[in-house]
Amino acid sequence: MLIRRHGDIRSSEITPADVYAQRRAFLKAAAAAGVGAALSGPAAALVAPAGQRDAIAGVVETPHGRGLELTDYEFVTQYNNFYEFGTDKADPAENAHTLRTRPWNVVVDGECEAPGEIGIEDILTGFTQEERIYRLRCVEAWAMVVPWIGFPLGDLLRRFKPTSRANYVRFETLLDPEQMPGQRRAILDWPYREGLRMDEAMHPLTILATGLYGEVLPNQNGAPLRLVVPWKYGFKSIKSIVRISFVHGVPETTWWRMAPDEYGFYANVNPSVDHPRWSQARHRVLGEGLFSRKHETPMFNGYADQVAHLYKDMDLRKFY
Ligand SMILES: Nc1nc2c(c(=O)[nH]1)N[C@H]1C(S)=C(S)[C@@H](COP(=O)(O)O)O[C@H]1N2
Ligand SMILES: [Mo]
Repeated sequence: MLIRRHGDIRSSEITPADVYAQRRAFLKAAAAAGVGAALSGPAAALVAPAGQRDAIAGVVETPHGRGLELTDYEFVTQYNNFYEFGTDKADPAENAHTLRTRPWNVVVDGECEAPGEIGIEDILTGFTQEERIYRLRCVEAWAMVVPWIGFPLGDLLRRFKPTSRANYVRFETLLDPEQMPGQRRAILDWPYREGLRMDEAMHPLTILATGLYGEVLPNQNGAPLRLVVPWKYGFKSIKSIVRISFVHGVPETTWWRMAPDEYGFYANVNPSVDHPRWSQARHRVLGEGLFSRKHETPMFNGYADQVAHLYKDMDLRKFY
């Protein structure tokens, strides 16, 4: 199953010039997409990450999300939900350094012909890494726009040959209270678990992210591998994945199990179905300030033209 490749580039082989060239290419693409004005003002700093992390080699630029204004790197990496490292938004950035992301293997099992295990290096070199700018919207009403690096989840899933019995996919985060201090307390039913229906998992917008802002994921954002499903609430985007299982029937997921009235399995961004404790119709954009104008939430977070057909005969009040 594991195909070793030679293109495994060590961080020491990537010069600052490469990183710089990558940034320039990014800026040029953004300018071409008509967001030059947004990038040349104070926002120019937003596309320059801290530059402290390993760059991901050979990233392919895609048109996804060009034209959206990016959320400041500081917000993306310092305002997080990752309960394994604390429940405050500032906790993960402070605490996630205890997570060891190498070596890292992902087990893929369940209803498939070729179950196996794949290492993060094979994931980084064996799949075309693309940059895609996606919105991610958290259930508590903030949204951010991130230049994710990753590849379609379906590309990985197909290699393990799911059988016709597999109609859902289940994901699990690492369980290790040594590395993840939040797991020493029973705040959630660890390990964190999420799931997608097979067609959602295979949808080309669904990616496994390996990086953001040109570099490997910071630990607090779910290193070394996390899900990003741009038309669903942020909690579906499970971090630091170690296991992916093909299953028959809806898998139990962490938040659904904790509070089934508040968090459905689907968790599609839907302005017309309220969360029991707050409206979902409008949201704030992270970085615009606590007293900023609220934005109307678009159906499926703005991806309706690409995903609405997946749910066409479903009652979305019932399947929230
Ligand atoms: N393992 C794990 N994954 C997780 C979470 C978590 O607590 N643990 N929080 C989720 C929630 S609620 C959100 S909004 C997003 C936040 O991703 P970000 O910190 O990269 O913005 O991660 C999701 N993935
Ligand atoms: Mo969230």
